[in-house]
Amino acid sequence: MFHVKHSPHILLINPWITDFAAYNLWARPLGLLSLAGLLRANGFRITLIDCLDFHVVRKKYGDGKFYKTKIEKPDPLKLIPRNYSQYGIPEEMVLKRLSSVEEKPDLIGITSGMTYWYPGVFKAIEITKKLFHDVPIVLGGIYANLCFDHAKRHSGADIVFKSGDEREVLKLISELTGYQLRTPCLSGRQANSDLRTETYPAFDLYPHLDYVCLSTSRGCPYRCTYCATPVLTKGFVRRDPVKVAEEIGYWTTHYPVTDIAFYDDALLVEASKHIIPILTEVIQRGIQCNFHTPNALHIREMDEEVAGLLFRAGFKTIRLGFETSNETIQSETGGKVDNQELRRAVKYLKRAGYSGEEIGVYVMAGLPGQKAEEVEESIAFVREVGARPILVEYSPIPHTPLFEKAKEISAFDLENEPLFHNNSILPCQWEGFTIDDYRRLKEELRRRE
Ligand code: B12
Ligand code: SF4
Repeated sequence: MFHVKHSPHILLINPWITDFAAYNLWARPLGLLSLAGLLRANGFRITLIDCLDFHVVRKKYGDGKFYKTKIEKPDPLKLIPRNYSQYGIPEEMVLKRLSSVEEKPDLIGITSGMTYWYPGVFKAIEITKKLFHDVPIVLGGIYANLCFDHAKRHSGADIVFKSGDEREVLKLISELTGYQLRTPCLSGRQANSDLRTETYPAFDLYPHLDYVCLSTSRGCPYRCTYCATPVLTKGFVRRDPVKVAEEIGYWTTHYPVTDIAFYDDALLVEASKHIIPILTEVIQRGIQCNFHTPNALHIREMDEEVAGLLFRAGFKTIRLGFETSNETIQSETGGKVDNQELRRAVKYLKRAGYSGEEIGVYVMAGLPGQKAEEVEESIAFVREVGARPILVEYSPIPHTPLFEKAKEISAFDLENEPLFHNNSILPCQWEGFTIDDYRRLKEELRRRE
């Protein structure tokens, strides 16, 4: 521990993405920005460097292409016959920004996203270490949580932080800087409240803000075997619907924000207590904004009222988490949906005003032991109910129940090398579902669009 007398300066970094492909679906480092907001409210001074804040092509709703720089593939991926890139601000520009940080930080906090994006995280650690060699670096985020041991061994960060709880982070940073928190938010009544409702994520640190992302809840009551949410978040907590509507109003009134993406894992669950009051407030307040749900909605919860409110409130990108039409797999993987529920949800959404093309339904490809025919059948089923199938490749995630099966089946060393969790390489491909099968299905989908 070291001691800082007044108002410590914290440098927060969102590293580059390193991948075969990446598309900006309203990506913002929500966890890091929430921490920035909380730290600021506690008197810390914050500098943010978001290596991804560099759009090349911006589409109508704010999503778009990242700038990319082709880079050498990491050794474990050498045999994959595809280009590999670093997405985001060119490295020289990031170095320039880092060198022009006016005051040496007292602590550096770096976040991490997908487990297989760690090379960008390591690079961010390496260059900040060179510039600020005696400043402690704390690494947090999804990779740090899911691949804690790997991150501790290889990342070069001084501290790898595992918990997903903001109170723990505040406590850690307060201890590391010797700086007393202003709000006694680590004990008493506040310890049970949701800190994210008291301060907003620090989106205002961006020079140009036309979209933000929002989380109205944390966790999910389901337990799907392929999903990391139950691992990352214990329990299921929701924010007060009126406060959520206030936050939406805040961003759309004080900033030129026209688009908001929901990052919730379970936005529609118990709709009458949550999404219905949120949307009713949004409509009553006359908030004009386009909303997007890239992280998928629960099909089971979609009824006539919810569908109607989504449409009236301005939800433009509707994505439904279906994954498969195979009923055995549906129930084996957690039973979050069945085929009749999809049929019904699409009917309600169409009645509300959406066209079939606007209703995107995620179909999972490459689950351990899954056959190509099963994916084809699922795609056909989504078409038959009148919606648009969107193929998503399975990413095996440590600590999830399905990871064990994935490890048995995969030809890649999933246990020791997070780069192999990359959905793009189809980690669980086998003779029943090959890369060629996948390409054929993808091509068929593309031809019909
Ligand atoms: C939003 C989201 C997306 C967005 C993009 C998000 C982004 N910014 O890049 C979209 C929709 C595009 C997306 C896509 C995909 N995603 Co996604 N996504 C999420 C989701 C729902 C939320 C992430 C988030 O912002 N969480 C909210 C914040 C609050 O949490 P947090 O960042 O972890 O921060 C907390 C702590 O970690 C900590 N912390 C964070 N940073 C720091 C820094 C410091 C210094 C400290 C001390 C602490 C700290 O503090 C915060 C406290 O609350 C997560 C699930 C989840 N619940 O986290 C999945 C998740 C990350 N996605 C996942 C998957 C599988 C995918 C896809 C592969 C799906 C697919 N098959 O297509 C694609 C991949 C895209 C690609 N190009 O490769 C997996 C992870 C896979 C992996 N191997 O890592 C997750 C965990 C989903 C799951 N339920 O299993 N995703
Ligand atoms: S319903 Fe969605 S968020 Fe919840 S456990 Fe299943 S896949 Fe994860």
